[in-house]
Amino acid sequence: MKTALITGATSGIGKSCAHLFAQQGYQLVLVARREDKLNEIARHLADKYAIEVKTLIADVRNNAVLTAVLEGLPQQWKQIDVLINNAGLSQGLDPIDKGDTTDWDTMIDTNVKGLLYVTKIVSGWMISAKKGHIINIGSIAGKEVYPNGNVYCATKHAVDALNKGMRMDLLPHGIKVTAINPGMVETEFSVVRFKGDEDKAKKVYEGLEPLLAQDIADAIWFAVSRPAHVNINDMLIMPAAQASATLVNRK
Ligand code: NDP
Ligand code: 8X3
Repeated sequence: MKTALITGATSGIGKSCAHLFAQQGYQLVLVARREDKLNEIARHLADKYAIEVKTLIADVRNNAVLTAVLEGLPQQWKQIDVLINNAGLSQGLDPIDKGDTTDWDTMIDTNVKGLLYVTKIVSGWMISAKKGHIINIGSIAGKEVYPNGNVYCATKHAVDALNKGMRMDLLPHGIKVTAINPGMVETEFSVVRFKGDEDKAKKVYEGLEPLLAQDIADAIWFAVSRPAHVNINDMLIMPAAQASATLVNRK
C-alpha cells in the first residue's frame, strides 16, 4: 500500500487531497495544528476507506517539534511515496510600509521555512527508498506580484525557486518534484488572510466562480498518477474567470 504525507490537512486543499488519496487507497500521514479537526478527518477517512491514517499535531514552523514527531513515526510509516507540501497561509494585505512584521514572520516561517523543514526530513527518507514524489503547493502569487501582496508573493516566489532547486538536487535519486500553482480557490485562505473577517473574505470571490479545493486535489492526482517516466514540473491553474493575479471577470 502506498503512503502520502500531507501538511495542512485540516482544511481546504490539504483536506481535499486527504479525501482523494484515501479514495485511491493510500494510507495517510496528516499534519496540522488543530488537533480535534485533524483527528475527526482521520477517523472519518479511516472508517470510510478502510485505510490507516496517522495524525501528527505539529506546527511546521517549529523545527524541533516537527522533527521529533516525524522521526518518531514507526519505520514502516517513513516509506512516503507522495509528500504534499501544502501547509501555508497569507496574513494581511497591506502596503510595505504598513505591513505587520509579525505577519511577515508567520508567512515566511510557514510557507518557506516550514516547507523546508518537512522536505529535508521526508526527502531523506525518499532517498533511502530510491523513490518518491514531492508536490509543492505554490500559487499564482509565485508567478506574479500584485499590489499589497509583497511578502506573501515573496514566499510563493521562494516556493517556485525551491521547487526547481529540489528537482535538480533530487534528480539523481529518482525523486519527482512538481509545483501546483493555483489562482483563486475558495477555502479558509481569505478568512485567515483577513484574520477571521468572514465578510471581507467572501467579497474576494463575489461575482465569479472560484476554484474548489477539489479542483486542485484533482490536478495533484493527475501529476501523481502519470507513468513512472513522466514528470509534471509545474502547473498553473486558474478559475475560468481569472486571467492573472489581478484581472478577474466579475458578473
Ligand atoms: P486553508 O486555510 O483552507 O488551509 C491551510 C492549511 O494549512 C490548514 O490545514 C492549516 O491547518 C495549515 N497550516 C497553516 N499554518 C500551519 C502551520 N504553521 N503548521 C501546520 N499547518 C499549518 O487554505 P488553502 O487550502 O487555500 O491553502 C493551502 C495552500 O494553498 C497554502 O500553501 C496556500 O498558500 C496555497 N494557495 C491557496 C490559494 C487559495 O486561493 N486558496 C491559491 C494559491 C495557493 P491548521 O490551522 O490546523 O494548522
Ligand atoms: C493565493 C492566491 O491571488 O490570493 O495564493 O495570492 S492569491
